[in-house]
Amino acid sequence: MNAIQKMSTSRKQDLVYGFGNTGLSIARYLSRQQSPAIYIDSRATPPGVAALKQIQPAAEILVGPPDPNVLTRVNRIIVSPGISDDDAFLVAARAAGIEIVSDIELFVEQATAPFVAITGSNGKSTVTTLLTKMCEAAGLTAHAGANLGTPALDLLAAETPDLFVLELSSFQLQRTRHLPARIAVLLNISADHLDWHRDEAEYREAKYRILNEASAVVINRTDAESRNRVTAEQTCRSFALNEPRRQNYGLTEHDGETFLSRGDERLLPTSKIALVGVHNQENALAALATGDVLGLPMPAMLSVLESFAGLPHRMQRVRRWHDVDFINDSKATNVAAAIAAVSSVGGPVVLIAGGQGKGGDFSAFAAAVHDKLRAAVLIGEDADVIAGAFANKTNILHADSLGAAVSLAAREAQSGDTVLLAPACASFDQFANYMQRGIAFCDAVEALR
Ligand code: UMA
Ligand code: ADP
Repeated sequence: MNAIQKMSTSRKQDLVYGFGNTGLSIARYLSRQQSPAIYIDSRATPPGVAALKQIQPAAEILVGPPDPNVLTRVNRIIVSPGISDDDAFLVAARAAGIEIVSDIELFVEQATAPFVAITGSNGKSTVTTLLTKMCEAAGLTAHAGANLGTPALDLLAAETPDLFVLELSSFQLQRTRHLPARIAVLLNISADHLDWHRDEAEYREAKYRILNEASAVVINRTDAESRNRVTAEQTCRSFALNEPRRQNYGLTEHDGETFLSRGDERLLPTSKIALVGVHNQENALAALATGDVLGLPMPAMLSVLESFAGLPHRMQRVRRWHDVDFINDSKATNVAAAIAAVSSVGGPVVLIAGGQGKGGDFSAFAAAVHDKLRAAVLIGEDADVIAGAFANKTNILHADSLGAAVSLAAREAQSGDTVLLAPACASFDQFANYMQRGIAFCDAVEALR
């Protein structure tokens, strides 16, 4: 059936809501399927219009606050993850009984290879990358994407791999009904995205959904709720920093040295992991547990842990200048991540933090890190909220821009200190995304004279 025939047999069409990276991947997917759709973005000047016109030259493209009247012509809405459920157009669509799905739902319908689904408040990208590299080291083809890098539907355009590895956000999970993952991995849950989700309970529930239909699960055994949700039919491996039992993963001590271990079998001294920080030992254990369920050979997996030093903008060492280390952890976009970042560096820290707070608990941040700080240099929309939490706990400075923050931090730092960008916030008030923020930090650090 060609596109015109399809149109004439069904009066109603799909509506694609959002022209960001996800929206464009949906457009490419529907173009491959020869499926017509209406394309809407609520922003007056959305970024993807030119690209969308190239992919779908004949499509109806509407920008600006959507008119609910269009819903009478719509069968289903494929919505981008950044648009929250309380968006007025989505509220009207739900009231009209129109199906609302994520791109992940379409991916699941079409994927012909098994997939591993990975979520958590922090560590998703690192574990997704570790697992993908472990598969490759074992001779499998594995394509990684979704919230990380390549949008999920674009993964379907390439040759089918042995395995897909999907990093999934709470936004994507909330709108995905069927997710029959070969393995679901739930790394950790701490408060995040409270500017999108109705409350923390809804955010947590979205994360736990990942476990529902999976054949096997990898869970953090310190999270009781994850343990409760595992069914008798599911193969289960757990990981955590404490001592593991039987075939599960954790840390053990031997002769004054700490080892990544499976049960009482010592696998690798933590000193040999290329990634820095205790949080990355946890990520390494999660990746090993997942690879184990897949049957990957241990030597291949351990070789990845010994060589992979991390993705950009995650504890990325930028420069040593006048005996001060400058570290870019721009991806620390919530409080738990920023705590992990500060905890993983020794010695006094000059912290650069701030941006859009997403409802995070900054008093918990201050309580966890203040005794390690020489100073906190604050930027962005929620600088005053963070300053309130750190008041009387450390020396607080304010800067109008990240460049100015780097100059101030460099002036405050003393020999042996670390200047750490760990914002605990989203970047969107001042940057296009966390990557642009990280690049701006690196540029400012390189420019120090
Ligand atoms: N927007 C509108 N109106 C629209 C469409 C979008 O206002 O009609 C706004 C959204 O509210 C949001 C921004 O535009 O502020 C971008 O939203 P989007 O859904 O179009 O984003 P994409 O470009 O499609 O990118 C999304 C993920 N972003 C979000 O979920 C916010 C990307 O993850 C992901 O890589 C990409 O899909 C491909 O799957 C980024 C992210 O920040 C890295 N994710 C969050 C995180 O990791 O914490 C969840
Ligand atoms: P995500 O994709 O979930 O954002 P990343 O692997 O990109 O996770 O890591 C983002 C940041 O989160 C890191 O820079 C670090 O500050 C922090 N982080 C990573 N792994 C963990 C973890 N297991 N626990 C707590 N914080 C973590």
